[in-house]
Amino acid sequence: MVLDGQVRWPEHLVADYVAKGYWRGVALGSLPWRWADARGHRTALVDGDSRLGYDDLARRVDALAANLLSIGLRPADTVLVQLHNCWEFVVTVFAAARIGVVPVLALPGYRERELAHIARHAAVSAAVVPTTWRGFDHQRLALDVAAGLDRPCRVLAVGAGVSPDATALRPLLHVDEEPAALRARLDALAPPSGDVALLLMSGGTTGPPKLIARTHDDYEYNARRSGELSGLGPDSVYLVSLPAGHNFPLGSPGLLGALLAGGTVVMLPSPEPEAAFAAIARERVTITSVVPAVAHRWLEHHRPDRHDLSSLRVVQVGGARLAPDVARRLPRLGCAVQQVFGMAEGLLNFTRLDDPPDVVAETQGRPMCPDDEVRIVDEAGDDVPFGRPGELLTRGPYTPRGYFRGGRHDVDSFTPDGWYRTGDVVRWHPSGNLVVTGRVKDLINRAGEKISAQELEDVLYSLPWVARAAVVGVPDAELGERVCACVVPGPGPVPDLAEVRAEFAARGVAVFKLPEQLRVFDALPLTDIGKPDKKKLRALLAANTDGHR
Ligand code: J2J
Repeated sequence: MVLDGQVRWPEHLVADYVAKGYWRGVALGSLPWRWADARGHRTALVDGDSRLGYDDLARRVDALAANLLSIGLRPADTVLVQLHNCWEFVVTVFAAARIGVVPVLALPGYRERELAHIARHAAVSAAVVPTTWRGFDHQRLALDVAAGLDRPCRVLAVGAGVSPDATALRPLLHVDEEPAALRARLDALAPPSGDVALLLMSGGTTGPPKLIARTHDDYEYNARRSGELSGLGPDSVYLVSLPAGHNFPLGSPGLLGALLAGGTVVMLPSPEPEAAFAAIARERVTITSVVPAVAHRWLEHHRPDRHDLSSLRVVQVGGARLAPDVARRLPRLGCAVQQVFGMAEGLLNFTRLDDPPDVVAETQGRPMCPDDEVRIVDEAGDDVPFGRPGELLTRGPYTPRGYFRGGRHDVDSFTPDGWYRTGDVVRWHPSGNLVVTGRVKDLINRAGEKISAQELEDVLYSLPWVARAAVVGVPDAELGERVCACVVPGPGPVPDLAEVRAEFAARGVAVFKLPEQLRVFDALPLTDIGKPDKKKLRALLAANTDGHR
């Protein structure tokens, strides 16, 4: 069985990528045993007091894979995974991949609106969630989402208080079958490496998140090559504190890259400075990845006399623009800085560990693969001269040529000859690295979380008191940008910000997307064709000439 909806690379490139050693024909689910055979009890994963050796990881992956089969999952089925950072996340992803079941990696902050959309779009047969997490009942939400699907969908829950309508995940981590026999049985089910291994979330520009199908071949390369560029090796200890289902901490190099290199992965539920510093000191963490907002907070909280960060060698920063000034101060933590300009759609750019300090501070790196193709184009689609800004287009061995079941979105986001339109405005720096200078896509980048303006505008238009609406990002010293809802009200009373946030939450919108500013206008500035003119709107907001609530 093959999951339909994947856009494959042209045949001649498949052969080329294999010949060049980018694609190695390895299915992700077969990796845990390969590693275990070579590394035995060495620690693969640390999550609080739980420590899993590589052999332990392989056995648990097999047990869960066998049990996923026995509860009825089949190759090419899809499974929604919305877990916080915990070892069960890693076991679940590999167990699914082991039998060709495709995990759909949702962010923990997603709520009904996003989850229901994803679950429907990927036609999931199961969902793996915590029972509750940070005071939110994920199990209830998953059961509701499952009930709304037009196909059976089983909810597997991690944690205390599993509902009678759900299945506890923990007991599924054990089997009676003899390990070698089970291993052989599951090996026979290994999917072809060109098949879809994972579905990642796109930041998205129009409406709810789109899904990106990443293959075993392309994603293994993604993580392996990223690991080379960030200096990973068997003595690396990689801390995951961003949501593990995000492409950055998952595969750039992320936890997958750290495991490929034979290192140890430490799972932490959040990048809160005190807890992160304690974990770095306790586990002797050597490398981690953060978004600029977290880098900033770490710098503010760091006290050399209180926090022992001496093990830290590399801090990767990406997901949003890093101010050069913060980049210059980060080495105070005692580590090298690596800027990463990446995207779940593929292309990854890294500053190299031996780039001069100014290049590391001022650029967002360069493509990781010699066969990454990059064009910088103007509005007409023509290449701009070197050094001029334009939209970044890309193709390459780990950049799929269309979204998963992308339909009309592919027409907007990909050229007919397969270039992904990133929506990012960049220019070449004299060093040969890229500098991100802006974007043409209509989204808000709030501390690295991408929020589609259109998705929130759709919600605003569903509110009875709203006549016209536009959502823009407003600059914010802490988070980079925050969501500002600009509204022309219809007749009747206008709610305040807290009430608007409650209205959004009631419509199942993720917490991180809720508007943080509400501005009321008599009329919105419009473009020639009558759409809200967001450039003018941002200027008005900056000049603060409207009603602020
Ligand atoms: C400016 N903007 C950036 C950067 C991403 C590694 C790192 C990040 C992501 C990621 C990722 C940026 N400076 N350094 O998947 O593997 C913005 C761009 C880009 C979008 C992609 C990875 N790094 N961005 O952030 O899919 O606008 O991936 O197109 O979430 O984030 O978002 P996302």
